Amino acid sequence: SDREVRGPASTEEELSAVLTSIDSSAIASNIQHHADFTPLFSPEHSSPLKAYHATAKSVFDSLIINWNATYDYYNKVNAKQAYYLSMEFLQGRALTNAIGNLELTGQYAEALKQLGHNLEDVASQEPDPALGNGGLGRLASCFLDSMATLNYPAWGYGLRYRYGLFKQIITKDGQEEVAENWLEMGNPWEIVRNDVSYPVKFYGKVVEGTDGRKHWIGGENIKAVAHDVPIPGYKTKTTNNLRLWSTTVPSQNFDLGAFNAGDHAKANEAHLNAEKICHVLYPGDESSEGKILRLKQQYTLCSASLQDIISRFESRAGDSLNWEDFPSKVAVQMNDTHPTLCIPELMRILMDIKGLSWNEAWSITERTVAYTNHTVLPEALEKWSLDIMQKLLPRHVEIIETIDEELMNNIVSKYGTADISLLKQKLKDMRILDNVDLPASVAKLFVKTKMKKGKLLVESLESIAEADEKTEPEEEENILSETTEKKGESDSEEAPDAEKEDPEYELDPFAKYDPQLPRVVRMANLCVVGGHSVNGVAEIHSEIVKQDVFNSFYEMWPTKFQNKTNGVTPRRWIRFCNPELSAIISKWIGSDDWILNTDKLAGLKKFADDEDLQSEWRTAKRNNKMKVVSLIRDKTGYVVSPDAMFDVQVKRIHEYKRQLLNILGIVYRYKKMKEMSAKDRIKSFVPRVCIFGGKAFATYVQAKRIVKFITDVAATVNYDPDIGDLLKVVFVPDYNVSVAEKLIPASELSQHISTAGMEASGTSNMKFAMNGCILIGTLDGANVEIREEVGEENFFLFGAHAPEIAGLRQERAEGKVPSLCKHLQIRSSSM
Ligand code: 4GP
Repeated sequence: SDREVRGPASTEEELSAVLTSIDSSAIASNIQHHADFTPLFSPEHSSPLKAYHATAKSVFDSLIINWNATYDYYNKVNAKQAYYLSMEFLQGRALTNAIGNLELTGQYAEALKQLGHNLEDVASQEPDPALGNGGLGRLASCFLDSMATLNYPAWGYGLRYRYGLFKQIITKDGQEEVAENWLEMGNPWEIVRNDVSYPVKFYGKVVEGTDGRKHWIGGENIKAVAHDVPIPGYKTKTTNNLRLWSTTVPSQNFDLGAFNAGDHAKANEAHLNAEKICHVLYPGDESSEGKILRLKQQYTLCSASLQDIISRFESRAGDSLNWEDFPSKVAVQMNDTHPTLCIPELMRILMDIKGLSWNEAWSITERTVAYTNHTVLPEALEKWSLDIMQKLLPRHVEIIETIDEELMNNIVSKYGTADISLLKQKLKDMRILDNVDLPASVAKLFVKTKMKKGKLLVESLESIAEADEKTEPEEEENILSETTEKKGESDSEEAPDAEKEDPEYELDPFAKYDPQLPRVVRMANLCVVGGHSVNGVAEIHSEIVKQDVFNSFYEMWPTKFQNKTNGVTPRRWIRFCNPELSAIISKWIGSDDWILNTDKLAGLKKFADDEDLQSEWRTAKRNNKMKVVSLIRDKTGYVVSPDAMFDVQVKRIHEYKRQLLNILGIVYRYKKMKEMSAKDRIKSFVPRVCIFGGKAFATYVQAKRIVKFITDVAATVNYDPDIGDLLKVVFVPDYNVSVAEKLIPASELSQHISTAGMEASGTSNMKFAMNGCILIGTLDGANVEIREEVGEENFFLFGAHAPEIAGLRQERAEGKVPSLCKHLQIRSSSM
């Protein structure tokens, strides 16, 4: 099949030996071997933790064989390779996934049994690395799994954070954050590649060399070191790579003199500065130190990854190196705006180091790079201070300024100067630099004649005035019409003398920097301009991207914009997290093909009314719920009934995701219950356990208040003897991939109730749907497409539709709240 052909066929025999012929005794002795030869994992007093490390090492052996063979194969065929650059990879635990993908779960379970252990206990020893925050990080990891499974030559690039996202602890004061030291016991899933490292520079200055090229010299130099994490595909030998960078200093930077003189802090300063780049994911960026650190993180990711990609391209090309081939061998996908610096960095390398012209470098960059947008929230579209960037990355700022200027010239040629306010609007929407003087070539279009000598005349504008004299008649007319248009707005005393005065020139404030406001680089605009493709992550979101967020760009380059609705890997999100349901599905469909092709799940339809299937399904669900009952008891102390309906909302805590609305609904339900007699209560309400989970960003005060409110409501409701099992509220602390793997298979109703138009896609909605859970949701993100797939009758529709939201907001602003309430009542009556 296609899969076989594209797999790393060269070592077929060796691989099949690893993949299929290993029986449980061989595995047991391999685990024992690792235990014997690593003192930490001594066979004596073998704890589950020690067993986990020895087991991981044993699995890793198999992965490495496939990983090497895959690498050799890609090299041999010089395949076009995709690179997914992301600040986040929310991988989840590796052990169960790896043995599942290698189809060795049964053998490993058996081997561990022989050694006196239980696979589930051993697997639960693995820390869940939180190298991501939410959806976009988990999507990145799902993509890695799927690309390996589909035999695509594709690697991930990211940073190896010492501490991932914080560990969330719930106290009586709400959420507290503590550092998550996921590397404390070492990481058996990575290979430290001391042989693969690249220099990364900050600060310094740009000089022009005698060769006519720009040279970026001086500054702070650090070293990025690769850590490789093999990514196995399912039922294939293809094992791709996730390359994570850690940061240190080049060894000559250690100040031995200072150290020996007793100034240990100074001697270590360079080390600390370099290493702190990879200390944490999303360090606080309120301070300018924090901002610099984040920008350093982003640049490190881009620079080290591109140097690595380019060196691979060069070595694969060998003697036939031709830079024009670069876009046909390399695709760089930027996961949101965090890796935007790829664009000026690729330009810099191609021009300043490889000696290409601007036009050659630009054409290659544009064809290589593409951008995925994951959010419409304006605050999440990154804007970097130009002043900070100028200090930290002076050469990149020069390049960005030129890209910006070229963009403006494109805008001027597209829109002309006939309608000057339209032109202004387009420049305002699309410019990469914001609140930065227009370059002279564009500013001249915004010069107004001023009929009276005035203070505002800026000397350096004389050249603009001269340029203006040379403008084409058509442009002159525009300038004049602008002048006439503005006359009414100007000081009326000036008007009568106007014609008698010699004209002077004044720049429209629009063209000038306003010192009251920050000068910024709009990273999303740079992504759109510098990439050949921009995608949203669900149909409705991609429409919003075109019609709203980047509308002016869409008008300019309609073909750049496309949709790629998110997906999730069915391996981790059904097959491995819900083995009981998976077995039922495979049994009824008659094969497990659906694990590779989810369309095959439709084969279950014809059995939907079969009572045996329904009863098996219910049993699986109940067994999964029993596990969650234990999890809730362990993590919160609350005892909940497995016979109640599990109603779940798990995702980052955010106002737009409306956990607040959900909990207010619960408070309302609780109040209604309290108003009733015990008999009526039991008659009127289905027993429910309302489960929440998710982290609030450490500095997001309102989100943290919501967490506190939920836990306070839980404390009131759960101890109310009138209510008993009719209603329980639970906030599961430290929501992460492993918790999701337990909660999702156990849920019966899940909440996806973001204000329509706000949630780009959502991916947990897909995971819940795949695990036989009904969704209640707004017509937002991928809910829309899920509802089309599962059928309206299997989806509780809730809330207003996206196009209505602006009107409803307006009404509310005007104090017309009742109309909103009426509206919501109508929609929610479908419940
Ligand atoms: C998330 C979006 O909020 C979510 O709707 C989407 O499913 C996910 O990306 C993957 O595309 N965004 C983020 C973020 O995680 O940090 O902006």
